Amino acid sequence: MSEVVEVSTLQRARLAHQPPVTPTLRGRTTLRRHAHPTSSLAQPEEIEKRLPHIFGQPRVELEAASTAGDDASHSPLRIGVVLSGGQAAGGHNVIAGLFDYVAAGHPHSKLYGFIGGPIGLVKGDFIVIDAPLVAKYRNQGGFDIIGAIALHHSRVDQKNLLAESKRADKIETDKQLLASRVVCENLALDGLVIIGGDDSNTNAALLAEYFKSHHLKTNVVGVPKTIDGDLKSSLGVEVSFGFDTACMIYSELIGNIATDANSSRKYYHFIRLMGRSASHITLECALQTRPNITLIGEEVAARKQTLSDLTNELCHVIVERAKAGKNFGIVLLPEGLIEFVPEVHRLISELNELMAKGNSADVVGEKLTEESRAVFDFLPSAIRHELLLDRDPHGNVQVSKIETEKLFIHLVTKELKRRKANGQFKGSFSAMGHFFGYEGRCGLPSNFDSNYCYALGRTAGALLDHGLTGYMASVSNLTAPPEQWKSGGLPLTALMNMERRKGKNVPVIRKALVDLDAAPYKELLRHREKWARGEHYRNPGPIQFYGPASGEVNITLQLEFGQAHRHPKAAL
Ligand code: FBP
Repeated sequence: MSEVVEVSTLQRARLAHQPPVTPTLRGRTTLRRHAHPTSSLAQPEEIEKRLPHIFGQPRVELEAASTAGDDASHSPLRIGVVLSGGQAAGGHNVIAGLFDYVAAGHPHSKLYGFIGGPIGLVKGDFIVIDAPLVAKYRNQGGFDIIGAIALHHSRVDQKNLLAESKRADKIETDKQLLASRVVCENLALDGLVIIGGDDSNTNAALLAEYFKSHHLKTNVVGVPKTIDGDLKSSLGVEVSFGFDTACMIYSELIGNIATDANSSRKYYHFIRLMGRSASHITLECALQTRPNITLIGEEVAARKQTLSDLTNELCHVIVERAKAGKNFGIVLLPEGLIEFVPEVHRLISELNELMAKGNSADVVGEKLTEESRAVFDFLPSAIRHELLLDRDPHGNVQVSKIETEKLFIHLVTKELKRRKANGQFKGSFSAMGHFFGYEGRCGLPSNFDSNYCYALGRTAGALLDHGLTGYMASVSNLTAPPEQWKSGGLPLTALMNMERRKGKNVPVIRKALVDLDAAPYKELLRHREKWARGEHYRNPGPIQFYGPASGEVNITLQLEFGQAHRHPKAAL
C-alpha cells in the first residue's frame, strides 16, 4: 500500500466529490427476491453438479425499507474486500461506498482490505480500512489503496501457496481455498467482496460454494470490474466499471491523433486498443472518434475472415483513399483481434493445449497440426515469440503483449508493394503503430465511474448485510440520472457456462462479447463506408468533471439502453 503524499489541484477537488446515493440505499433496505430460480447460460446440469450450494438462486432487488421484505440486520458487520486483476478506474470508490455503507450501519463494523489481490486473502495479508484512509482515495484512479501485488504485512509464511499462484489473482487449489477459509474464520468475516472481471468473479463463485459447503458464515459477493466491458448481462449488469473512463481516455488520444493525421496528411496510424478478447472498447472509441477503418474481432469471427481477407480489406480502403490523394488515415483494432481470425484461433487453441500439457516453447511448434504449423510459420518471428509467452493465471494468451498493429502494418506494406508493382496502387503508405492500454486503466474516474462504483460498493455491502452469497452486485438503469439507479444482485451462476481451461472443462463466467445484432455495432455499420472515404474525425477532448459534458453517458450504453434522461456523449 502506498501513501498518497502529494496530489494535484484536480485530484484534491475530486477527493471532495460526493457521489449521489440512490434513495434506495440511503437508509435501511429490504430485499425483494424474484419469484423464479435462475439457471446458467449453458450446461446447467454440469454447473449445478459443481456448484450445488449456490446454483439457481433467484435475482434480488434492494428497496427502501418501508416496503415489505427481509430487513437488513444492521448489527456490526465484519467484511473483507479484495481488488483482483487488471486495474480499472473507480475501484477506490467501490471500497469507499462499501466502507460508508458498513460504517453507517453500526459503529463497531469493520472493513478489512486484503493486500495485493486474492493472494492477500490466502496469506492473511490485510489492513483495516478506516475513514482517514478512505478519505485519501475517494474518486481517485488506481488500485493502490490495497495494491495489486503482495508487498508487506505478511502475517503467515506460506511461500508455497504464493509460489503456486505465480500471479496474485487466482485462488483455485485446495490449499489456497483452505488457507482463505482459515483467514476468514480467524477474522470472523461475515462477508467478502471480490472486485474483479469474469475470471475473478468465477473465483468468487468457487469461494462462495466452498465456504457454504463448509458451513462458513462468510458470504461472498462479486463486483463487476474491467475496462474491457465484457462482464455484462441482460439480467442486470449493464456495464463493468472502468470501461467508461478507459474509453474516454483512449478517445481523447485517438481524437488528437486524428487531428494530427488530418493536419500533416502523411501517415496512417494503426491504433490497437486494450480490451482482451472483446472489442467493446474499440467499438465505443470508434463511435466517439469516427476513424477511417475499425476492425471488430467478433465480426471477423462471424465472417470467418482470414489474415489475408483482412489485409485486403485494409488495402482496399487505403488504395481508394490514395486515388483521392489521401495517403493518411486512422485504423482502430482491438487487442483481441488476432484470436478471432479463425486460422489463428485454431493455432492458439493448439498452443494452449500443448503448453497446458507442459510442452516448452521450443518444442510446441513441432507438435502443431500441419495447418496450424503453416500459419505459425507465416507469422513474423516477433509475433510467433509473443504467442509463446507465458499464459496468464487463467490459461489465456496475454493478448496485450501481441503487437497486432505491427503485424497488420507488415502485412499491408507487403501487399501494397505487390500492388504497386502491378500498377494497382499509385499512392504512398507510411504507417505508425500505437497501443493504448495501460494509460486508460488508472485515470481519475469519470463522473459516471465515480458514481457507479460508489453505488456498487454500497450495493455489495447491502447484499452481504442481507446474508446473500454467490451474487454479483448490480446497479442498473444507468442511462438515467444516478438518483434513479436501481440496486440488486444477480446470482453468479446465472452468468456461467462450461469452458475448456488449461486442458480441462470447468464452469466459468462467460465473456460478453460484442453482439453483432445490437445497436452499437449496427451504428458503426451505418457509418462505416462514409467514415472510410472522408475525414469525419471527432475529438471528444479530455474527461469532463464539470460543465455541460460532465453528466454524459458513453455511446454504447446510450445505444443499448436507449436515450433516457441524459445527453449522449455524441450525437451521431
Ligand atoms: P481484467 O479483465 O482483469 O479487468 O483485465 C483487463 C486488462 O486490462 C485487459 O484489457 C488486458 O488484456 C489485460 O488486463 C492486461 O493484463 P496485465 O495487467 O497482466 O498486463
